[in-house]
Amino acid sequence: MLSEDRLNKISAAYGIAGELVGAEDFGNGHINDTILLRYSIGGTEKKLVLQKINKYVFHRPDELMQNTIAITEHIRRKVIAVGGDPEREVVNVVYTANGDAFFIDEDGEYWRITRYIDNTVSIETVSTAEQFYETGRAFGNFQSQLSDFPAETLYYTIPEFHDTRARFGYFKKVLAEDAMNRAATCADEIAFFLGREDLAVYLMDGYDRGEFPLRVTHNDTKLNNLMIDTDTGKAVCVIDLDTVMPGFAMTDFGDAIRCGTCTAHEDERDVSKVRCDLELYDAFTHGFIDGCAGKLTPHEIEILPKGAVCIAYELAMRFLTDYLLGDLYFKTDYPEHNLVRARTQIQMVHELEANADAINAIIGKYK
Ligand code: GN1
Ligand code: MG
Repeated sequence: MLSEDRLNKISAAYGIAGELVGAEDFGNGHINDTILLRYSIGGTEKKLVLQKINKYVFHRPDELMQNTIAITEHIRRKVIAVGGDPEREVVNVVYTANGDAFFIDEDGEYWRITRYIDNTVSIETVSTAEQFYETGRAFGNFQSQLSDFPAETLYYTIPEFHDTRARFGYFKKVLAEDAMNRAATCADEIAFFLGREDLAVYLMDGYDRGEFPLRVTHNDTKLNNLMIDTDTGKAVCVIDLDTVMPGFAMTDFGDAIRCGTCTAHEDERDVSKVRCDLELYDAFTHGFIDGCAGKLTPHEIEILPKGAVCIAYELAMRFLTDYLLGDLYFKTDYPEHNLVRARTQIQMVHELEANADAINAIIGKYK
């Protein structure tokens, strides 16, 4: 937790009138540190979300925040145009007293604040099909809102983020170095990745052949990156915009599927609990295609399921790469945490492939 002195300096930089009455760790993100700040201002409580941007992961927090501002302004206009509530349906960046979108402390760390959206929660597991339909609609709508955003003006906050082909090359390099001498502890997992280069190259090769377009995508569509209304259960706002960059529709679909249809947590040790819930798959697909509002091409829709397999494979490989490197990227609670995570995602690849016929039938219903 942050020192009181640091918190006071941040509050001062943001010129927040009122007394800081609470600061607690918030959310379950694997990358940035997130703190919920509660201020008492004239007797009413105001909540803000403070985050320290992880500089190991995001090398240019200034460019990242320029992206966030441009994206949120664009979405804000879209929300207003359809009579929505721009205070709730888009991330609201709070500016410092100097008008900056972030604050740099004396250690050179970058901090940013966004408004907390009252009466919303983020969830870690899906409880009903309707809820996952809503999730799909929200992520589809997000892509639709950004379909006319000028992609070339965005910075790549993480180069080659979902370039699975490039990540495969990086994995082999890290494996050859085996800096922590951990390769011997995960021979089966390594063999799996090396044997499935077809999944590593699938999307990038298809793109190179001109089979589908580059779009502006979220790129981190896991369940807890969506705020849901506590009373109505309706999706309110897509959050965690750090990785919004040019990307593929199949990736946004796939990342949410590999996460939300999984019957176990991402770090479940018992992989026999990892199953793909097809009812949830159906609900998300329905919502996502509705939310995209006709913007996807028939070919994109057809290969949405392949995107899910590829992104489960990619994430599994990212977890294992980080395990081999000694856990530099993802936050971990114990030494094999990334290996455990890699195993659940490998199991998801198997599950998604084993259910391919049923999944293709779902796509057939909504295309
Ligand atoms: C990270 O930051 P968070 O927890 O929403 C990661 C995603 C992974 C996810 C796996 C910038 O997301 O790519 O899919 O963990 N974000 C980044 O849980 O690497
Ligand atoms: Mg997140």
